[in-house]
Amino acid sequence: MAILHAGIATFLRAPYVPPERSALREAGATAAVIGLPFDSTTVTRPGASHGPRALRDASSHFAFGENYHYDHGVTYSDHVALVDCGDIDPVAGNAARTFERAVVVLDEIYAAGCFPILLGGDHATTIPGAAALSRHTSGRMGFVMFDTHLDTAPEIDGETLGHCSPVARVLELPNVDGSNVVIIGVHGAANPRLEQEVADEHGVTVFTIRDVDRLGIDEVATRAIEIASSGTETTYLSVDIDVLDGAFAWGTCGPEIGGMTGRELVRGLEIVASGPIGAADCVEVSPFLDHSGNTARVGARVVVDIIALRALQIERAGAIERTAASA
Ligand SMILES: [Mn+2]
Repeated sequence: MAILHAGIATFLRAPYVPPERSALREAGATAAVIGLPFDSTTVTRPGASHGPRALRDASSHFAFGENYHYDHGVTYSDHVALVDCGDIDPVAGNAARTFERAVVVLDEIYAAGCFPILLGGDHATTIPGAAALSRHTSGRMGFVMFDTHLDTAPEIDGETLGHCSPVARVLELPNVDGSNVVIIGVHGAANPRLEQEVADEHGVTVFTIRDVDRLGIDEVATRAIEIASSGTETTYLSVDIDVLDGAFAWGTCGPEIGGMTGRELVRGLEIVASGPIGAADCVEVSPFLDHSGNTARVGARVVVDIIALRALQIERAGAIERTAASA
């Protein structure tokens, strides 16, 4: 189709399949995009509940038919059968019931053997996302997050399921140890001292934006995935779009200047998402805070790259198997 944005928007024009194990199996799906249009836990500028629709719309730019990713040299549809499962049905104003529903839906996606990619939603999206992967992991689980913020708040006014707290909840999962938790890109004037103390207490590795400047993104990302995958069976990857400098992505709750460049995020993802990732999310795209549509475009690209890097991993594993078989 010559006009990329024609038709009803699913992510990358993937077929819509309901998030039910039988339907997913019948469709032969191996990866599933699922939206969580929920931002009720946002402490300031809202709108991320409109993220999933905006990300789907923006993804059409990359759906030009052959599903080839130039940077990674892979035709992702050769290795990943992507479907769009639509959205988890949130309960307005109730994070606990919304996340219970999210875990039920994600259980179906895992039962069908699919790799889930969550479209947020505010960063509380990661709470059910990581909990669901944890349930489906028999060994230990690692966690890598790209974020301007630490997101380790134990609670906000007594509420524990908020978008300042995803890492605090991840650290409580029975098979997660702080020594396998890594945050990349932290900086700015909106990180409470308490949140750094919580990270330190749990032995979380924090690579600040100054570490990225000093070491380079290749070194930071390589160390991050090594730390997260050391002794773990799989790793959850969370990308808060606010890790980027506000110049790249202003349409988010808490943008700041002094953040990552687009090129650094692309390269960081290339390294981290080439590791043993079991699930991923892209959160905090708030389209109404950016009338240009740029932030949704950037978020869609993050998700496309995660899909392409998964395809590349499968392609490489197949090549290794073939080499071994012929030896
Ligand atoms: Mn965040």
